[in-house]
Amino acid sequence: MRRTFARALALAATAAVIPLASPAPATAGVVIGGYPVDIAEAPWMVALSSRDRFGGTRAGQFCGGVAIGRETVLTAAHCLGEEVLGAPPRKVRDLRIVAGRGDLRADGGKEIAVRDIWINPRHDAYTNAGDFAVLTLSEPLDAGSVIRPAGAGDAAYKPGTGAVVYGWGDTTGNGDYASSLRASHVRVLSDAVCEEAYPGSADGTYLAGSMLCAGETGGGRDACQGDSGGPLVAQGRLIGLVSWGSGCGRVGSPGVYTRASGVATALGAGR
Ligand code: 4AZ
Repeated sequence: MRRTFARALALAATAAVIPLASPAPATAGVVIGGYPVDIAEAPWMVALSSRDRFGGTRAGQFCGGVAIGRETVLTAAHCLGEEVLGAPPRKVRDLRIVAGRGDLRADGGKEIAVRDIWINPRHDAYTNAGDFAVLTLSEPLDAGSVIRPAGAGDAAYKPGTGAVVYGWGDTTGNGDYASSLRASHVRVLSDAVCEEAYPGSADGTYLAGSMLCAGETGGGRDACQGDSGGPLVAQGRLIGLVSWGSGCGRVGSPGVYTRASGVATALGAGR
């Protein structure tokens, strides 16, 4: 978690003071190795926003989120930590989600206030286990703007499955945040790959069962800082939330995601 924590802090500081000036090179992507996507193709993708904390240039975006119900958005627990927000989340008066807007400099879609915040009390900032939170919206999204989490045992979790990660995060690993939504193609990797990459260090510990390993064996395509909390989608279903990793797009350091089936189970059990 130490690295994620530091990166989140860096994001907060950068976004608050420095306009995100340098545009991403055309070859980079969100997400590293990605490409631009139309929000209409990812209507469940939302941005978490606080202009007070992160400035207005990119609508205050600081993390991703995904709608699994008309009033229910999932994100990463670490996105709502005091280290990221600079205050307990309930004190962030202008915490909103931005839906239906791909270009954060434009004003399409909707900004919706967050009515309730539930952060997984079992989130472990050291291993990064249980990295999810639920935001309840003050008004409902359109019925078509939700995606279903893949249940445990769904074929979409099988290693080798093609998946897509979405976000407005760093496109280069150097703090070049995207203004328009991007996506990157990755593959579900076996638990063994991440167990080997992350046996336990300051970055985190890979825990099969509640985490999901994804990336490309050769590196290159990955989520990065600012993408956290956003969706990893395979076969039309949500399989993960961007959580952590060592750097972005590095060979031998895949992306680690919160496994969506575990989230659904935890919520189904009354949280
Ligand atoms: C972060 O700092 C972060 N490459 C998110 C995702 C990844 C690494 C770091 C995965 O929020």
